[in-house]
Amino acid sequence: MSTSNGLITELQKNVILGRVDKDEDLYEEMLGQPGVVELTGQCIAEQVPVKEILHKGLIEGMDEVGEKYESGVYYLPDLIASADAMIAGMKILKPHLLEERIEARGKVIMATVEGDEHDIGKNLVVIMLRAAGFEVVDLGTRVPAKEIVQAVVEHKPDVLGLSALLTSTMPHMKETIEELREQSLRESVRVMVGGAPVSQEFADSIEADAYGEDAFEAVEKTKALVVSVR
Ligand code: B1M
Repeated sequence: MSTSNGLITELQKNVILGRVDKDEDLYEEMLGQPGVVELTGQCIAEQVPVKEILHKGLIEGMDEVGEKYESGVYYLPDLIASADAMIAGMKILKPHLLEERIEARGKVIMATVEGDEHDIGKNLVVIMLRAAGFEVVDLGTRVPAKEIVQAVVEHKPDVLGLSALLTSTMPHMKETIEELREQSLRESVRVMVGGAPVSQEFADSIEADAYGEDAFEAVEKTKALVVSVR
Protein backbone atom coordinates (compact mmCIF):
# COMPACT_ATOMS: atom_id res chain seq x y z
CA MET A 1 0.00 0.00 0.00
CA SER A 2 1.39 3.44 -0.93
CA THR A 3 1.81 6.12 1.78
CA SER A 4 -1.07 8.12 0.33
CA ASN A 5 -3.39 5.08 0.39
CA GLY A 6 -2.39 4.46 4.00
CA LEU A 7 -3.12 8.08 4.93
CA ILE A 8 -6.51 8.04 3.20
CA THR A 9 -7.44 4.81 4.98
CA GLU A 10 -6.44 6.35 8.34
CA LEU A 11 -8.40 9.50 7.53
CA GLN A 12 -11.51 7.50 6.66
CA LYS A 13 -11.14 5.47 9.86
CA ASN A 14 -10.90 8.63 11.97
CA VAL A 15 -14.02 10.12 10.36
CA ILE A 16 -15.86 6.89 11.20
CA LEU A 17 -14.55 7.04 14.80
CA GLY A 18 -15.44 10.73 15.07
CA ARG A 19 -11.89 11.74 16.10
CA VAL A 20 -11.50 15.44 15.31
CA ASP A 21 -7.83 15.76 16.25
CA LYS A 22 -4.99 14.24 18.26
CA ASP A 23 -6.46 15.60 21.52
CA GLU A 24 -9.81 13.87 20.95
CA ASP A 25 -10.63 12.02 24.17
CA LEU A 26 -13.38 9.73 22.83
CA TYR A 27 -10.92 6.84 22.84
CA GLU A 28 -8.33 7.24 25.60
CA GLU A 29 -5.97 4.69 24.07
CA MET A 30 -5.76 6.80 20.90
CA LEU A 31 -4.92 10.10 22.64
CA GLY A 32 -2.03 11.79 20.87
CA GLN A 33 -2.54 9.87 17.63
CA PRO A 34 -3.39 12.03 14.60
CA GLY A 35 -7.09 12.69 14.06
CA VAL A 36 -8.94 14.08 11.04
CA VAL A 37 -7.34 17.52 11.36
CA GLU A 38 -3.77 16.22 11.39
CA LEU A 39 -4.39 13.53 8.75
CA THR A 40 -6.06 15.96 6.35
CA GLY A 41 -3.09 18.32 6.79
CA GLN A 42 -0.67 15.44 6.18
CA CYS A 43 -2.52 14.43 3.01
CA ILE A 44 -2.25 17.99 1.70
CA ALA A 45 1.44 18.18 2.64
CA GLU A 46 2.06 14.93 0.75
CA GLN A 47 0.16 16.32 -2.24
CA VAL A 48 -2.58 13.73 -2.26
CA PRO A 49 -5.13 15.12 -4.78
CA VAL A 50 -7.76 17.19 -2.94
CA LYS A 51 -10.57 15.34 -4.72
CA GLU A 52 -9.24 12.04 -3.38
CA ILE A 53 -8.95 13.41 0.17
CA LEU A 54 -12.54 14.65 -0.03
CA HIS A 55 -14.18 11.65 -1.68
CA LYS A 56 -12.13 8.66 -0.53
CA GLY A 57 -11.17 10.00 2.90
CA LEU A 58 -14.00 12.18 4.18
CA ILE A 59 -17.14 11.38 2.15
CA GLU A 60 -16.63 7.60 2.00
CA GLY A 61 -15.97 7.71 5.77
CA MET A 62 -19.26 9.54 6.32
CA ASP A 63 -21.10 7.13 4.01
CA GLU A 64 -20.03 4.29 6.31
CA VAL A 65 -21.14 6.29 9.37
CA GLY A 66 -24.54 6.65 7.66
CA GLU A 67 -24.78 2.91 7.14
CA LYS A 68 -23.87 2.28 10.79
CA TYR A 69 -26.52 4.78 11.93
CA GLU A 70 -29.21 3.32 9.72
CA SER A 71 -28.46 -0.23 10.86
CA GLY A 72 -28.63 0.81 14.53
CA VAL A 73 -24.92 0.29 15.27
CA TYR A 74 -24.38 4.04 15.72
CA TYR A 75 -26.52 6.47 17.70
CA LEU A 76 -27.01 10.22 17.43
CA PRO A 77 -23.90 11.16 19.49
CA ASP A 78 -21.73 8.98 17.21
CA LEU A 79 -23.26 10.71 14.22
CA ILE A 80 -22.56 14.16 15.64
CA ALA A 81 -18.97 13.22 16.55
CA SER A 82 -18.30 11.98 13.01
CA ALA A 83 -19.99 15.02 11.49
CA ASP A 84 -17.80 17.30 13.67
CA ALA A 85 -14.71 15.43 12.52
CA MET A 86 -15.80 15.67 8.91
CA ILE A 87 -16.51 19.40 9.21
CA ALA A 88 -13.06 19.91 10.79
CA GLY A 89 -11.48 18.16 7.79
CA MET A 90 -13.62 20.16 5.35
CA LYS A 91 -12.44 23.41 6.97
CA ILE A 92 -8.84 22.49 6.19
CA LEU A 93 -9.71 21.33 2.69
CA LYS A 94 -11.92 24.30 1.80
CA PRO A 95 -9.21 26.72 0.54
CA HIS A 96 -7.65 23.89 -1.49
CA LEU A 97 -11.03 22.87 -2.90
CA LEU A 98 -11.57 26.42 -4.07
CA GLU A 99 -8.08 26.39 -5.55
CA GLU A 100 -8.86 23.27 -7.57
CA ARG A 101 -12.31 24.65 -8.43
CA ILE A 102 -14.12 21.46 -7.61
CA GLU A 103 -17.76 22.27 -7.99
CA ALA A 104 -19.98 21.70 -4.98
CA ARG A 105 -22.48 18.86 -5.40
CA GLY A 106 -25.27 21.44 -5.50
CA LYS A 107 -26.72 24.33 -3.54
CA VAL A 108 -29.28 23.96 -0.76
CA ILE A 109 -31.18 26.54 1.27
CA MET A 110 -32.24 25.34 4.73
CA ALA A 111 -34.65 26.99 7.14
CA THR A 112 -36.78 26.22 10.15
CA VAL A 113 -40.18 27.68 9.32
CA GLU A 114 -41.95 30.67 10.84
CA GLY A 115 -42.80 30.46 14.55
CA ASP A 116 -40.51 27.50 15.16
CA GLU A 117 -37.22 27.84 17.03
CA HIS A 118 -36.21 24.18 17.06
CA ASP A 119 -32.93 23.96 15.20
CA ILE A 120 -30.98 20.99 16.52
CA GLY A 121 -32.26 18.63 13.81
CA LYS A 122 -32.04 21.29 11.11
CA ASN A 123 -28.45 22.01 12.12
CA LEU A 124 -27.64 18.33 11.91
CA VAL A 125 -29.07 18.17 8.39
CA VAL A 126 -26.98 21.25 7.47
CA ILE A 127 -23.83 19.62 8.88
CA MET A 128 -24.49 16.38 7.01
CA LEU A 129 -25.23 18.17 3.74
CA ARG A 130 -22.05 20.23 4.02
CA ALA A 131 -20.14 17.10 4.95
CA ALA A 132 -21.51 15.43 1.81
CA GLY A 133 -20.17 18.29 -0.33
CA PHE A 134 -23.23 20.52 -0.74
CA GLU A 135 -23.08 24.30 -0.46
CA VAL A 136 -25.69 25.21 2.16
CA VAL A 137 -27.22 28.60 2.87
CA ASP A 138 -28.66 28.32 6.38
CA LEU A 139 -31.39 30.89 6.98
CA GLY A 140 -31.81 29.93 10.65
CA THR A 141 -35.05 29.58 12.58
CA ARG A 142 -38.49 31.25 12.61
CA VAL A 143 -38.13 32.21 8.95
CA PRO A 144 -41.31 33.56 7.32
CA ALA A 145 -42.36 32.12 3.93
CA LYS A 146 -41.77 35.41 2.12
CA GLU A 147 -38.19 35.63 3.44
CA ILE A 148 -37.51 32.06 2.36
CA VAL A 149 -38.81 32.77 -1.14
CA GLN A 150 -36.71 35.95 -1.27
CA ALA A 151 -33.66 33.83 -0.45
CA VAL A 152 -34.58 31.43 -3.27
CA VAL A 153 -34.61 34.39 -5.68
CA GLU A 154 -31.24 35.57 -4.36
CA HIS A 155 -29.35 32.26 -4.09
CA LYS A 156 -30.99 30.14 -6.81
CA PRO A 157 -30.60 26.83 -4.92
CA ASP A 158 -31.19 23.39 -6.41
CA VAL A 159 -33.04 22.34 -3.26
CA LEU A 160 -34.98 24.16 -0.56
CA GLY A 161 -35.08 22.32 2.78
CA LEU A 162 -37.75 23.18 5.35
CA SER A 163 -37.74 21.93 8.92
CA ALA A 164 -40.57 22.04 11.49
CA LEU A 165 -40.84 20.45 14.94
CA LEU A 166 -44.24 21.76 15.95
CA THR A 167 -47.55 20.61 14.51
CA SER A 168 -48.61 24.25 14.74
CA THR A 169 -45.80 25.41 12.43
CA MET A 170 -46.10 22.66 9.78
CA PRO A 171 -48.69 24.70 7.82
CA HIS A 172 -45.93 27.24 7.10
CA MET A 173 -44.31 24.61 4.89
CA LYS A 174 -47.42 24.57 2.73
CA GLU A 175 -47.53 28.36 2.81
CA THR A 176 -43.92 28.51 1.57
CA ILE A 177 -44.67 26.17 -1.34
CA GLU A 178 -47.72 28.27 -2.21
CA GLU A 179 -45.63 31.44 -2.05
CA LEU A 180 -43.11 29.85 -4.44
CA ARG A 181 -45.96 29.06 -6.80
CA GLU A 182 -47.32 32.60 -6.57
CA GLN A 183 -43.90 33.97 -7.50
CA SER A 184 -43.71 31.48 -10.45
CA LEU A 185 -40.68 29.86 -8.81
CA ARG A 186 -42.08 26.43 -7.99
CA GLU A 187 -40.54 24.78 -11.06
CA SER A 188 -37.10 26.27 -10.37
CA VAL A 189 -36.42 24.55 -7.05
CA ARG A 190 -37.05 21.15 -5.45
CA VAL A 191 -38.57 21.30 -1.97
CA MET A 192 -37.71 18.81 0.79
CA VAL A 193 -39.46 18.84 4.16
CA GLY A 194 -38.58 17.19 7.46
CA GLY A 195 -38.81 17.31 11.25
CA ALA A 196 -40.25 14.99 13.89
CA PRO A 197 -43.98 15.62 13.22
CA VAL A 198 -43.58 15.64 9.41
CA SER A 199 -44.32 12.50 7.39
CA GLN A 200 -44.26 11.30 3.82
CA GLU A 201 -48.06 11.63 3.76
CA PHE A 202 -47.83 15.25 4.87
CA ALA A 203 -45.10 15.95 2.30
CA ASP A 204 -47.34 14.47 -0.42
CA SER A 205 -50.34 16.46 0.77
CA ILE A 206 -48.50 19.78 0.39
CA GLU A 207 -46.86 18.67 -2.88
CA ALA A 208 -43.30 18.80 -1.57
CA ASP A 209 -40.80 16.95 -3.75
CA ALA A 210 -39.29 14.91 -0.93
CA TYR A 211 -39.47 14.03 2.75
CA GLY A 212 -36.36 13.30 4.82
CA GLU A 213 -36.94 11.24 7.92
CA ASP A 214 -33.50 11.91 9.37
CA ALA A 215 -30.30 13.73 8.45
CA PHE A 216 -28.92 10.84 6.42
CA GLU A 217 -32.10 10.32 4.49
CA ALA A 218 -32.10 14.09 3.92
CA VAL A 219 -28.68 13.81 2.28
CA GLU A 220 -29.72 10.83 0.14
CA LYS A 221 -32.92 12.58 -0.96
CA THR A 222 -31.00 15.79 -1.71
CA LYS A 223 -28.54 13.86 -3.90
CA ALA A 224 -31.47 12.37 -5.83
CA LEU A 225 -33.24 15.72 -6.13
CA VAL A 226 -30.13 17.45 -7.47
CA VAL A 227 -29.71 14.75 -10.11
CA SER A 228 -33.36 15.19 -11.10
CA VAL A 229 -32.93 18.97 -11.51
CA ARG A 230 -29.79 18.83 -13.69
CO1 B1M B 1 -39.75 21.80 22.00
N1 B1M B 1 -41.30 20.72 21.52
N2 B1M B 1 -40.95 23.31 22.35
N3 B1M B 1 -38.15 22.75 22.52
N4 B1M B 1 -38.89 20.23 21.89
C1 B1M B 1 -40.98 19.35 20.99
C2 B1M B 1 -40.88 19.36 19.48
C3 B1M B 1 -42.25 18.53 21.52
C4 B1M B 1 -42.58 17.30 20.66
C5 B1M B 1 -42.03 18.16 22.99
C6 B1M B 1 -43.20 17.39 23.55
O1 B1M B 1 -44.17 17.98 23.89
N5 B1M B 1 -43.07 16.11 23.66
C7 B1M B 1 -43.35 19.63 21.50
C8 B1M B 1 -44.12 19.77 20.18
C9 B1M B 1 -45.53 19.22 20.26
C10 B1M B 1 -46.24 19.38 18.99
O2 B1M B 1 -46.18 20.34 18.30
N6 B1M B 1 -46.98 18.36 18.66
C11 B1M B 1 -42.54 20.87 21.80
C12 B1M B 1 -43.07 22.06 22.31
C13 B1M B 1 -44.55 22.03 22.66
C14 B1M B 1 -42.30 23.21 22.51
C15 B1M B 1 -42.77 24.57 23.03
C16 B1M B 1 -44.11 25.05 22.50
C17 B1M B 1 -42.75 24.46 24.56
C18 B1M B 1 -43.27 25.69 25.25
O3 B1M B 1 -42.64 26.72 25.19
N7 B1M B 1 -44.40 25.52 25.89
C19 B1M B 1 -41.63 25.51 22.61
C20 B1M B 1 -41.87 26.08 21.21
C21 B1M B 1 -40.84 27.11 20.86
C22 B1M B 1 -40.96 27.49 19.41
O4 B1M B 1 -40.42 26.80 18.58
N8 B1M B 1 -41.68 28.53 19.14
C23 B1M B 1 -40.48 24.54 22.57
C24 B1M B 1 -39.17 24.90 22.82
C25 B1M B 1 -38.10 24.03 22.83
C26 B1M B 1 -36.68 24.42 23.25
C27 B1M B 1 -36.30 25.83 22.82
C28 B1M B 1 -36.61 24.31 24.75
C29 B1M B 1 -35.84 23.27 22.64
C30 B1M B 1 -35.31 23.55 21.23
C31 B1M B 1 -33.86 24.02 21.25
C32 B1M B 1 -33.31 24.11 19.86
O5 B1M B 1 -33.73 23.45 18.94
N9 B1M B 1 -32.31 24.96 19.73
C33 B1M B 1 -36.88 22.17 22.50
C34 B1M B 1 -36.57 20.82 22.34
C35 B1M B 1 -35.11 20.44 22.51
C36 B1M B 1 -37.55 19.85 22.06
C37 B1M B 1 -37.41 18.32 21.97
C38 B1M B 1 -37.29 17.81 23.40
C39 B1M B 1 -36.24 17.77 21.18
C40 B1M B 1 -36.14 18.25 19.73
C41 B1M B 1 -34.78 17.87 19.16
O6 B1M B 1 -33.87 18.69 19.10
N10 B1M B 1 -34.59 16.56 18.82
C42 B1M B 1 -38.77 17.92 21.28
C43 B1M B 1 -39.27 16.56 21.72
C44 B1M B 1 -38.77 15.47 20.81
O7 B1M B 1 -38.67 15.65 19.59
N11 B1M B 1 -38.49 14.35 21.38
C45 B1M B 1 -39.61 19.09 21.48
C46 B1M B 1 -33.31 16.05 18.32
C47 B1M B 1 -33.18 16.33 16.82
C48 B1M B 1 -31.85 15.78 16.33
O8 B1M B 1 -34.23 15.67 16.17
O9 B1M B 1 -35.30 17.83 15.44
O10 B1M B 1 -36.46 15.60 15.08
P1 B1M B 1 -35.23 16.39 15.15
O11 B1M B 1 -34.48 16.30 13.76
C49 B1M B 1 -34.26 15.06 13.10
C50 B1M B 1 -35.35 14.68 12.11
O12 B1M B 1 -36.62 15.18 12.46
C51 B1M B 1 -34.84 15.16 10.80
O13 B1M B 1 -33.43 15.03 10.91
C52 B1M B 1 -33.02 15.29 12.25
C53 B1M B 1 -31.88 14.38 12.56
O14 B1M B 1 -32.19 13.05 12.43
N12 B1M B 1 -35.09 16.50 10.31
C54 B1M B 1 -35.10 16.75 8.98
C55 B1M B 1 -35.29 17.67 10.97
N13 B1M B 1 -35.44 18.66 10.09
C56 B1M B 1 -35.32 18.13 8.86
C57 B1M B 1 -35.39 18.71 7.60
C58 B1M B 1 -35.24 17.87 6.48
C59 B1M B 1 -35.03 16.51 6.62
C60 B1M B 1 -34.95 15.94 7.86
O15 B1M B 1 -35.29 18.33 5.24
C61 B1M B 1 -35.36 19.70 5.00
